[in-house]
Amino acid sequence: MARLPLFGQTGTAASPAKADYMLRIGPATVELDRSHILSTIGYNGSAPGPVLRMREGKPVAVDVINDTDSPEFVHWHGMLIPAELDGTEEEGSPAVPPHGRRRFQLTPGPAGSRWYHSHAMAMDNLHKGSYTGQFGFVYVDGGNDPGQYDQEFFLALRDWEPFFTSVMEDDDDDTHSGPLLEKPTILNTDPDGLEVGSMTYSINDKALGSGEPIRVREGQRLLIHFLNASAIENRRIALAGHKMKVIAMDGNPVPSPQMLDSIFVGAGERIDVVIEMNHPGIWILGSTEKPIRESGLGVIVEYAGQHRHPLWIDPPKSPWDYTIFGTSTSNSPAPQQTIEMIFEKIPRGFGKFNSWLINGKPYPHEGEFALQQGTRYRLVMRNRTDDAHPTHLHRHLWELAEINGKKTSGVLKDTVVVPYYGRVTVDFTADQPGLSLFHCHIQQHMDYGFKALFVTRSS
Ligand SMILES: [Cu+2]
Repeated sequence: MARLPLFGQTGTAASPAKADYMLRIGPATVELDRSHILSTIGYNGSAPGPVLRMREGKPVAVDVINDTDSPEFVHWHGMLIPAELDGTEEEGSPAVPPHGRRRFQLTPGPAGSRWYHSHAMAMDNLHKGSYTGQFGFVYVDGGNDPGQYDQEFFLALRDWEPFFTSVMEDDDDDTHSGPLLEKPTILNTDPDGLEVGSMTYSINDKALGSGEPIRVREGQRLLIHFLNASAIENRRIALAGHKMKVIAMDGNPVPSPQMLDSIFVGAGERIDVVIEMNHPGIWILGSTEKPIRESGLGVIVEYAGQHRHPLWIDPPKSPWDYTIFGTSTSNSPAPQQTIEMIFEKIPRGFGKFNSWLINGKPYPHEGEFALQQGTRYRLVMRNRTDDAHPTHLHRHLWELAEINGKKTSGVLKDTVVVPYYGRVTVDFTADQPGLSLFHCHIQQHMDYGFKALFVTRSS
């Protein structure tokens, strides 16, 4: 039996006048625990918003009402939909006006774990865009779910109360398994500017230990859809005492599912895992970083009939490697053209914000990246910075081709973490006419230059 904790879906009754779903952007209260209650902007008064379940290929109408004083953009992350519905200002999608409304009529797809979130620019305002509670899952049912699980959960990883800091502690480092292919011979050692940090975390809307535990029985199989809805950081997650079988990434089934001790989820990414409940006890599922877990990023998993203290065990450390989920033989056509991208950071010093460059320039780029519809491209992303960047291309599916020199194929994603001083190569077909936004999913990096437009013309 499938069960959705914490939130259900909105109405699905279809009539010409009434929308299938309604999202109301406005004030939301998040009770992380009894002593820590936050005010933010969310959907339908909560954060995360409702899990929207849609059927692949079945058109839906979503009414979005904006009760705030600023224009808002609702982006449907991972959906292959026209630019005017995609929900970004850069692609020319109309805003949901302040105290106004807008109807989205879209055909959901492809099947799998998608999500919706604000795509507004935030710049130096930490109460805007993806720093707020404007995020939620969309699950697109494809009609071929074998249902080999007993319970289903949607878990969004979040941080709250962001602040500016010049001392960034991040756990991006473990994305690394390869040589530093893109490390420049001369490093820019100017002092860094401000980055965004947090010390308050949750899974969905609850800090570790304060919400309902995930209640299980021995022998059950859990299907967990993870989403990293953070605007600021990548995360590594484990369930103490258990291994997780990764079956899909960014909602797309992987060719070679893998049994792992922990998973790495970049900002914006989704990972679906199946877990066999074969180790009775009371366990913690959460961040592998102790300070982050103890500041809320976790949830208790409780077997029936067990009564003891929730237990955490550090999983063995192993570098994250996307290529293990792929195959060695590709079924896709060979790319016809190559696009090169070099990512750089200009440190701006104390009290200022760093700038982020693609091919030597911050957004906007003159002429941007021109594509021909139907052509298959190879995109080479060279990260000449000391951060791991979760990059995302709107309205397209990437096939991973190479990670730090290791080849793979068959892994379809819309977001990929490019390791620090590393290189990621992806292939994709320009099958969406019009503008498609490319950017780093760290809100501050995107706002301060780390984005570009792909312009696809039909021949
Ligand atoms: Cu970034």
